[in-house]
Formats: sequence, structure tokens, C-alpha cells
Amino acid sequence: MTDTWSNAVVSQVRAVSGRPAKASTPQEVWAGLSAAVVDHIADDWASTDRTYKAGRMEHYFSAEFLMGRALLNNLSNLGLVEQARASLNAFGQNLSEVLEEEPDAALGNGGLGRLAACFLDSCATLDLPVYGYGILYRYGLFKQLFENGFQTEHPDSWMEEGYPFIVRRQEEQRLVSYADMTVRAIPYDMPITGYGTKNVNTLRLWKAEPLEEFDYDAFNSQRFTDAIVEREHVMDISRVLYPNDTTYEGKVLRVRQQYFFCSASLQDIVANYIEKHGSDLRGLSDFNAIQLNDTHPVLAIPELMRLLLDDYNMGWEEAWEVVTKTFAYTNHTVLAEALETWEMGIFDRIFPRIAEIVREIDRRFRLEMAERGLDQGTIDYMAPVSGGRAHMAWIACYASYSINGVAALHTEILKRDTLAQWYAIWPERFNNKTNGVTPRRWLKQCNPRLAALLDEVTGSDEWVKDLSVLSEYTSAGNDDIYRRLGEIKAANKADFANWIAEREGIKIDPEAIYDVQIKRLHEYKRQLLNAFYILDLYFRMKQDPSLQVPKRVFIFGAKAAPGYIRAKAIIKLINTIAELVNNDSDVNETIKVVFVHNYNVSPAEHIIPAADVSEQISMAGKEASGTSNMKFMMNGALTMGTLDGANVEILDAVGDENAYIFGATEDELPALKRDYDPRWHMDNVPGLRRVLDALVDGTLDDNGSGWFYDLHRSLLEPSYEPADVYYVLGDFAAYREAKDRMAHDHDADPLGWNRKVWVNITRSGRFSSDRTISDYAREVWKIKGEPIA
Ligand code: T68
Repeated sequence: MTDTWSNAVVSQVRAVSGRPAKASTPQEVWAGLSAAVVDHIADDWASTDRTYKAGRMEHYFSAEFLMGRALLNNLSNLGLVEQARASLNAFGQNLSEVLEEEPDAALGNGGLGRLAACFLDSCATLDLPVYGYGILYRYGLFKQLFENGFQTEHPDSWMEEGYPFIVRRQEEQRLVSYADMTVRAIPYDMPITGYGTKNVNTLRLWKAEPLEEFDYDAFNSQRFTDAIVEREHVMDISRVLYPNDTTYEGKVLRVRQQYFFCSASLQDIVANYIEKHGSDLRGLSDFNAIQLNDTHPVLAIPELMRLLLDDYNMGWEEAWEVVTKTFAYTNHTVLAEALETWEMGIFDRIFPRIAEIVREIDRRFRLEMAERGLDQGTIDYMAPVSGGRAHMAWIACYASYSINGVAALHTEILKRDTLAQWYAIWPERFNNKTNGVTPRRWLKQCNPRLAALLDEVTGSDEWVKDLSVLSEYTSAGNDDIYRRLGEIKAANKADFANWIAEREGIKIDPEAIYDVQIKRLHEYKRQLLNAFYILDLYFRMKQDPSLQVPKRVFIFGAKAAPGYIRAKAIIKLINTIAELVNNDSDVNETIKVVFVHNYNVSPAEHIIPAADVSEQISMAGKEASGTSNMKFMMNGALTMGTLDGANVEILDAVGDENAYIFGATEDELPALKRDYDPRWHMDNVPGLRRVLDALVDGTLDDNGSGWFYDLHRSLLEPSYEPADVYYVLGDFAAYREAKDRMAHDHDADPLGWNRKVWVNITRSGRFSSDRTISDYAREVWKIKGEPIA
């Protein structure tokens, strides 16, 4: 086996490079080794596909899959890491170096897209018959650079040089029709290996291509260039991932993308059903369920109606019955600005038949609700179409048999506020599925030192497949384990310091506390609160040079949506604070600020194992769940957080004494905000005025953009807009107190700190995506594991 594998690696590398393996570049070795992995799993992949297609399946529809790198993940799942290392060594190449050649598949914005990727890993590991369906974006999420502290965006052409983990399935192409064009949808399949199983699941991503290579008529009528241009328009559909995370943007191209992958994926599902069960589609939902990852794939609802009505001659009632037994909907946000609505005029223009079906859904909804005795105001509010717009979340709630939030608090808020009217009518549809993350990528692979300790303490690697076993070992914690946790963290921090020195050109002290906030930049996530703490600490140190301050490195990673100026202002502010702090010799031996540029999945894998403190400080009620909070917990960072999203459940798992919780709670905030005066906090919280003044008195330079002045105004001027919407100043004092205390605890009692770390690691089992997926499989999808062989 070892020999065969090594030979396969060598010949694949040679086939890629056209050179002896030892003379190939690391990039070529990466491509060859990756091809050898695909070769290795080809038979199992095919038989998994065959097995699943014979039974009941779940289809995960998502506009985003933030996969990150694939090679190490696959080697690790297949148990081939050491063999790969050895094969490469045999021809003088180095695995770690080769792994760094791989581009991230960044086909997602943030938590929602990464969740979909973790889910696929868990489905494969649990042998579950689940397919992922999405879009093969030619350009993933933009690459971020800093120029003079300002974010700039650059295209991410991630597969321009070829990508071995995706296979074009030309023969399974579908046609997708719009009023103005018909396009070919070409599936590209990515194998999804599981840990310790032969099963290989599939992520199918669709690419848009023109119907004909050339439009010969146009060519013959001497419109050759028009024909070429037309071709390019079709390719636009799958060209780029929209970089907005939490604001909805009513772009026609975006709605074309959504329809494109929904239509093609449904055609796949229907074709497979017909092949196995014949053309009476009334049984479709017996064999298929579809999970809608937020509202981005909700056009699948009217599209399935269209297929059943027009192509398979079903009556409306019959078709609606199939549809309402097929779809389940996950909501990921309660932010009003994120809820998708589309102008019906757009639907009329690009797919009039879908528009017609949506209007019929609306008409029937209104009748049904009137029969139930709802008042007109409520009906108008809940209706699929109102004010000339289609409300995608409302359509999803009406047509889905299951509606879920992504953390307990979030689901309660959905039931109480966002979706209260639907909950009143269909309480049985609502359920919670607290998010999770895969312990393969986010512990075993990214933190091998900690993984080895867990193997040793538990006597096996069973935890990799069942993270909940760790909870049996909380009480096994002892001074030896705590000491070793300290050594592991120190080693990870030293690695990280080297990585940062190379990547960002900043030297950081491995002895310092690493305090980390990595996530999309959004006002509700309150990176600004963290920035204000640092600025205040800086001023405190300047004012009193004898002040004893624990050594700290404040680490940030965040992309802002390109059109979200306030978020970009916060990036500029943090970079400006970094400049001030890092260059001031009065403080820079003690504190440093690092903003990691182009934060993505791969940087996260370097950062998280080195973190001591996990910043989860959103205004309570706004972060649906959060998932980095779970990754940090697994890797032994303690949570500094508000009672928001899944933080609530993390606190419940570890106990008050093992997390640092501060700030206003979701149920306190309405009263607090009723007569909230941010100026009172500025005037009464010591140090806060000094921080706010620094934004506008020349201490911090925004290079004439006016952005810092705008930030200042957004916090303090009620005439401008509601001041300090996210309660930054209101929570400042509590945050400062908690964060000072945390740093003190870390340095005063290292063993005590590591006792908390151990509790966090061993109680993280319920935040494995295996647990989340098992719950979906049992309660929503009604599927069981189907191991091949
Ligand atoms: C995130 N949402 C939630 N949205 O903010 C986070 N939105 O609390 C949660 O943990 C995570 O989902 C997983 O449930 C997002 O990431 C987006 O990225 C997004 C993308 C396009 C449009 C709207």
C-alpha cells in the first residue's frame, strides 16, 4: 500500500510538471499530490454516490461554501499525512511547504459559508447521504490589502492555475432558462472525505456557460464580436461571490445566481428520482429533503412548483403538498437590513413564470390566512408579496416544514420577534439547531500538539469522531495536565509569532497574552469596543508609567464589505491605533496591536491554536450564534463575551468561573436603550472622554477621510442618527473591568488559568458540528448513516 501510494504520488507529480518529481516546484508537487488523493478515493466516491442515490437523501442548498484548503484535510481524514510526508521526503520535497502552496477556496463570506463547510465534513464523517449544492464562483471573496491603513480589495482568482479537487461533469449538465437567455449549468464536483470512513460525499458547484460555443448566426451575419460579448454575459452569472455578509443588495445578477443554482440542482434531484422511482413525482419528498441555508436559495420553492406544474403536469394542490414536505429553512440573522426582499419587477423581467407562481403563492396565502381569521394588517405584513416586493424569508416560512435558528437564544428571538407571526400559526415547525464546528479541521489538524495530549489523556483518538467523550475527562484535570497545556500554548504562540513576523513584519512576544478578535467587520460585532479598550489602556500607561500592565498582543482579523464605509473606518482606526501603540517605546514592550490582513480560513488555522482570549463581544441579541467562539473554546482560549448567540450555551457548558462575561443582556437592553444617553457615559466613565477625543483632536489621523469624525458623531450625536446604536459606550466600563481582570488572572495564576482552559476544552463536545448534524439528521432530515462496505 505504502509503495503503491508513493508511486502514485511520484507519477502524478511528474504528470503535472513534466519533470522528475525532485525537480518539480512546490506548486506542482501540491497539484500532483492532490491528484493522487483524488485517484486514491475515486472508487469509494463512486460507490458512495451510488449508495446514497438509491435511498433517501438530504440536499444542502447554499450560495456559499467557505471550504478553505482541501489537501491537508483530505490527507488527515484518510490517514495519509505521514505517508504523504514520507513520499515527498523521498524525492526531497517538504510537505509543510507544499501545503502552503494551496489557495483557499473562499467561496463564502463568513460564518454562514464556513458553517456549510463544517456541515459537509460532519455529514461525510457520519456517512450521511447529504449532497451540497452551490455555485462555482470564478472569483471568491476579495483579497484584502491595507494601504496606509485603509482596506483595499483585490480579485481572488483562486482556480486560475487549476484546482485538482474539483471534477467537471460535462455529461450531467443542465439548462437554466431566463426570459432573455438560456444557459448551460455545468456541474463541478468536489469530493468530501470523512474522518475514518470510506464514504466520500459530494459538493456539487455549478458553473454557467453559454449554450453554444459560438452563435453561428451572429457569426455569419458578421456580428462575431457581439457573439463573443454575449458569451461573456452568460459567464457573468457564476463569475463573482457577492462580498456582503449582513446587508442585502438588490442586484439583478445576484438573483440570477440564486435562481441558477436552485434550478440546476432541482433538475438533478428530480432526474435522479425519476430514474429510481418513475415519473410520478408525488413521492419526491419521501426520498428527498432540501435544507435552505438562509434565504439565498429560497427561489427553489417557486422553481420546484414550476417544474412540478409545467414539466410534470401536476395540479397546484398536489405540487404544493410535495413542496411543503421537501423544504426546511435555516435563519442566520435577525438584522432587519439583511432580510432579502426582491422587487417583483425584477422577477417579471427575468423569469415571468416564477413571478406568476410567487403571486399565486401569495394569493393562496392571503386566502388561507383570511380563513384562519387573521386581520388584514397581519396578512399584509406576512404575505409573500407586499409593497411590490417578494419577501424571501416569509416565502420560506410559509413553504417549509421546519424553521430553525442557529443558537438557543437566536431561536427564541425568532419566535418572539422576527418570526413571531409565523410561530403563532405554526409553532410545530420551529426548532433550534445550535451551530457547531468540525473538530477535525479546528482541533486535530490545526492544533496537533493539543490533539496529541488529548489522545494521550483519553487513551485513544475516539474524541476526533465523538468530541463529547472529552467531558468524561474534565475531572481528570491535574497540575501535570495544566502545566502541559501551558507548554502547548507557549509552543503554538511561538509558531504564531514566527508566522506573524513573516506575514505582517511585526515582532510579537510569545510570552504575552494573545487576545484575539477575528470575524467579519460589522458595527454590531463591536470591534470598536475592543479598539477603545486598547486606546484607553494606552492612555492609562502613558499617564502612569509605573502602572503594572500584563503583557498583551491584541490581534484582529476582519474584512469589511467594500461598500460598508463605517466598517472600513473601524479598520482604518484599528490600524491607526496599531501604528500609535507599536511605535511608542513607552508602551510597545508591553502591548502590541496586530491586524492580520486578508483574514480567511487558513490564517484562522494559525491564529486560533495560539489564542489565550476569545473576543465575542457583540451587542446582546445581534449575533445569531457565532462559530469562532466554539473554535477558540476547543483550542483552550477563554471567552471574553456578552450573553449573545452561542456564548450563552458556552457559558452554560463551562460555568461562570470559566468564562468572562460582561455587559448588558438582551432582555435588559430595551429598557436601557429607551432613555440611553451616550454622552452621560462619556462624561461619567473615567477615561472615556479621552478615548473619544482622540478620534477628533488630531491624536489619530484618518488621512483627511473624515471617517474618524463620522465614527465620533455616530456614537454621540442623536440628531445625526440614533446615537450609538450598538451600545458601545454603555458597555465600555463593564468590558474594561472584565478585560483587566482577565489579564490579571492569566498572569497571577497560570495553573488556575489552565484549569479553566481544560474545562473549556473538555466541555466543547456539544459544539462539534457532528452533534449539530446528528440533530438535523434525526429531527429534520430523517436520514441515517449509510456506510459503504
Ligand atoms: C452568520 N451569518 C451569523 N451571514 O452572523 C453568525 N449573510 O452569528 C452565525 O454563527 C453564522 O451565520 C452561522 O450560522 C453570516 O455569516 C453571511 O455571511 C451572509 C452572506 C450573504 C448574505 C447575508
